[in-house]
Amino acid sequence: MTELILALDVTNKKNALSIAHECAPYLDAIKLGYPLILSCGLSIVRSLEDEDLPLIADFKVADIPNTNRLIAEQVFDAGFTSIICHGFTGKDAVQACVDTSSDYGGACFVVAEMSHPGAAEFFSGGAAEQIARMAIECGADGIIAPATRPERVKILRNIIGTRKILSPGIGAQGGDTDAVRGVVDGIIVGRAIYEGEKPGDAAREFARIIKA
Ligand code: OMP
Repeated sequence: MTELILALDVTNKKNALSIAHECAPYLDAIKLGYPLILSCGLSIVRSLEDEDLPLIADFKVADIPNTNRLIAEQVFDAGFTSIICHGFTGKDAVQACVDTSSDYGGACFVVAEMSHPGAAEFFSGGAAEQIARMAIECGADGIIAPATRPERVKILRNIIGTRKILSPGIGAQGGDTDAVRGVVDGIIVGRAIYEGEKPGDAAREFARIIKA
């Protein structure tokens, strides 16, 4: 089953809570990142717990192992269920995130390749494949791979086997749900849901398509 993950990248608390509430029946998780946390504070995590959905911390953690560990501890203490970290920092740094996640009974996803056009500059020439392999060696729960490049997602799927692939880039970035449905475990959708007049209707439609 493909999951629907809302990227709640809004910067107003009332909006965030109302969008989350409207979309919640159709979602499998909500992803919170810098835009929301920096504008509304970490306490919004507790407010969103009322929706009873897994909450993914998208801080794309990318530091030395000790700092990664300290960040991950704060993330799980705040009430998140998963964390996203970068993979280009190397095995020891990723391992710190994976180990801390596992200490808390949480999950860790490693960015293998990003979805924007500029990602082609450095996530190329086999780098993404190397990151995906390393993520598996570290025991990560899965990777982030770009719905904007479905052919790349298929290559990364062959590397990571049954671990999860969460895939952003659908809608506003030009990616198409049909191109990755069945290959990924979850799609991450932001603007195509929360910028609509009725986010709940948009979420319901995405859920209908991916669960058909
Ligand atoms: P929309 O483009 O509005 O659907 O949002 C996509 C969401 O996925 C945003 O929260 C991005 O920060 C995130 N994202 C990407 O778009 N591309 C990536 O390569 C990785 C992520 C991510 O890690 O979630």
